[in-house]
Amino acid sequence: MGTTVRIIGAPMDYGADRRGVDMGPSAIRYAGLADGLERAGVDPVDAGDLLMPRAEERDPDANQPSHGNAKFLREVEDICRRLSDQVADALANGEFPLVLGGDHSVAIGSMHGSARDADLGTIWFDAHADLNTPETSPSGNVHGMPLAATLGRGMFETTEWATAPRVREDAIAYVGLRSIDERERELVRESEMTAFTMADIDERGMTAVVEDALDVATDGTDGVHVSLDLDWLDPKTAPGVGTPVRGGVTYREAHAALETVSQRHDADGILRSMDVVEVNPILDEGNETATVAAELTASAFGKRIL
Ligand code: HAR
Ligand code: MN
Ligand code: MN
Ligand code: MN
Repeated sequence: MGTTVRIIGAPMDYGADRRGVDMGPSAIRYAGLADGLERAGVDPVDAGDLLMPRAEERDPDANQPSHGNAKFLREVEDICRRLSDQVADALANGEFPLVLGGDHSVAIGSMHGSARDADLGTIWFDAHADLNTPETSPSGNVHGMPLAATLGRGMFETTEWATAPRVREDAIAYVGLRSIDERERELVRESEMTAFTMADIDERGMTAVVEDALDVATDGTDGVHVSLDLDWLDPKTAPGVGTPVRGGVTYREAHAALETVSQRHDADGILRSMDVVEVNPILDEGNETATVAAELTASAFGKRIL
């Protein structure tokens, strides 16, 4: 019997400006996620979607003053608390938690759940650094802040997420960065994280970069969380995202990356949890982005060409 993968839908759209990412979980399922996972040799079980209130019924600015401009932070916290429980529960059952977003703020919950009983390394496949705090964010959108929330930076110091010390900052590796805000740049530079940008991929090739990222994420940790933001890919390949940035990774590079992760997992059993986020079906062309998301997830779990 292969690994059981628990699919947890988190149709969160509180963290982003563009509505539509709440349809991500259903679009990724429709694109054949479960079939792909079966072909990869794992057993998917679908836990359905977390329930969330409609954004229209909420006040984006109803935050504690201590949380600055972070929009819908209360809602994000409530959802991430429940998501963290689901992820921890899956792990306690010996299952692999696979979280479908939703915008990238869901990673706050999945990492919190995954790091309850383990020192966690992280690979962040993204065009963006997602390290803004409420003080530095130009938009107030929490999907640009999940790593800062998880690490308890700035105003996030007083939130419960700051008490997730087993997310190891020095074991976080970015892969594919190409859009960083001015004040965020300092935060990345001053952090203990390792950042591989698109320029590193151009220079050294995807496989070599991901091998290095895996070395960072596995050094002294108990397991690795993979966070896959679909805007990591070039918008020509993945047009259905809220914040596209040109010059992203190609379809083949993306597969090479996830296959490299999967090969290391086959050898050393490193993978612990994963999220697949930012698919926006309203902005997509023929569910292409969700299809790429499903295919890449199958690659991460071991699906091969031959
Ligand atoms: N850095 C910008 C901000 O904070 C945009 C980042 C959000 N986009 C994402 N995250 N999809 O990866 O608003
Ligand atoms: Mn992101
Ligand atoms: Mn992004
Ligand atoms: Mn906690």
